[in-house]
Amino acid sequence: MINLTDRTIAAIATPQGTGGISVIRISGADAVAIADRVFSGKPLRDAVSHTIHYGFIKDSNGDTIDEVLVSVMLAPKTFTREDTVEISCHGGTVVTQNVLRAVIEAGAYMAEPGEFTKRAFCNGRIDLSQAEAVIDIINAKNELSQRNAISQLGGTLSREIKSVRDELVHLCAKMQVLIDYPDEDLEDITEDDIKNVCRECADRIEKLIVSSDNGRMVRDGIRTAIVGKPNVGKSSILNCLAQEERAIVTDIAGTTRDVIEESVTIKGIPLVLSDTAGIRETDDAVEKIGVEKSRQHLDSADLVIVVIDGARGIDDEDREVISATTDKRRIILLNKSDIDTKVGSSDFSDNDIVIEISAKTGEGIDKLANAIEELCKLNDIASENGRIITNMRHKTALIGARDALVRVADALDMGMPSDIVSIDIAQALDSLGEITGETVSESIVDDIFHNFCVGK
Ligand SMILES: Nc1nc2c(ncn2[C@@H]2O[C@H](COP(=O)(O)OP(=O)(O)OP(=O)(O)O)[C@@H](O)[C@H]2O)c(=O)[nH]1
Ligand SMILES: [Mg+2]
Repeated sequence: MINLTDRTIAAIATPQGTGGISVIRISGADAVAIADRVFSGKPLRDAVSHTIHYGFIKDSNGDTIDEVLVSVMLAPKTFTREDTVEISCHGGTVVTQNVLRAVIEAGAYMAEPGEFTKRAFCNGRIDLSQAEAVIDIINAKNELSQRNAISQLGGTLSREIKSVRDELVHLCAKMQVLIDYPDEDLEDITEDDIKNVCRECADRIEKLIVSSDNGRMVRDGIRTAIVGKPNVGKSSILNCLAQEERAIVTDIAGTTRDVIEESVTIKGIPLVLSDTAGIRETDDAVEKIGVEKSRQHLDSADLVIVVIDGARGIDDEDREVISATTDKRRIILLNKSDIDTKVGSSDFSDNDIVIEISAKTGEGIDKLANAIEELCKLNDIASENGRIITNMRHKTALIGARDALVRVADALDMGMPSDIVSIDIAQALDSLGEITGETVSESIVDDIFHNFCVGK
């Protein structure tokens, strides 16, 4: 059988299309020899590692394809831990394809999606959760999720998982000695010790699981619904936060019918704002559908911004929106503060966050930003530990590990012998190993890397 990692692979590492430059990446034992076959310039085999060389790429007829710079990076200090050559050519679609073709004709194999990163994993440079962080960095849509992914790539999650695993391995070893040599006078380990270690590890895992509640928000943004009765200024507030005329604003009640979404970043916090139809009883068929959509968005929102027209005072329609959002993480805005306000904070409970604002003049927007920051605390979570679980696969494995450890403690409470519970400890170890890749099946590994783009 061919060991695939014996092959030297190549792919275009930059996006399809035209640009300033494109990079063709080659990795494997023959990377330098293959590059030398297509490169005309100083021989690359004599090059010192991590140096850049000027020259030309020629096709098999000896015709020049492009003028290039070639980086030579020798193992082990490379992304894949293999010899790597990167050819930077002009960024045209045709020229890039032609350089790649020349490299393939000179002996390289086309890389599969994610194969460079897979090699980094197989060669022990990064573990599986770090490899997944590479995709997250590429796909990051906001700064917070990018920061979280880079910290995961740096090994923050791996280290925590490893530290919990080490505790459990140590525990297993001690228990094994007890089972193998029950009569020897060895270092004692009591059932209480086993329970304590399992509970403590389960707690640490639980913290990671809890962080996943924030994971989706970090990755995709906080779903924020702007709701209120018609004409209170919801669309004006969306426009104000988005700093563009995104939604239509008129003085006609019932202007917004459909849901308008806009991604914004406020104080580093990613929000997906949705401006919705004003909530009220209506006979208009189209508006009715809009109101129904508003309610759905309200239900699924992480954060609700309730808008009230402060100049008009609170009526039953406002009260209905207020009572429909009491269980939500919410901020109440008294809009139109540029006109005389008829509503005060005293109209609400002490727990409510109430801010006077004017979408027209921008007054109070900074207070709204502060309130969002305070309420979401994503920045704190991210900087506190840098370990927010954003990946469903990790979350499932963590839940499996936690449940197994809780089973151990419960079984010991019920008087089960310690050799029986060791099965569950092994199960917890397996689940944790799935995250870092020690105990994961080959098909899952293949699946993960197939989600990568070619060239990464
Ligand atoms: N004076 C003043 N007028 C405002 C303010 N915000 C919005 N308005 C006006 O209020 C009216 C309604 O604003 P919209 O933003 O369309 O209100 P809406 O809540 O989206 O309304 P619907 O889409 O119909 O539910 C418009 O005439 C706005 O110019 C404000 O802060 N001050
Ligand atoms: Mg509107």
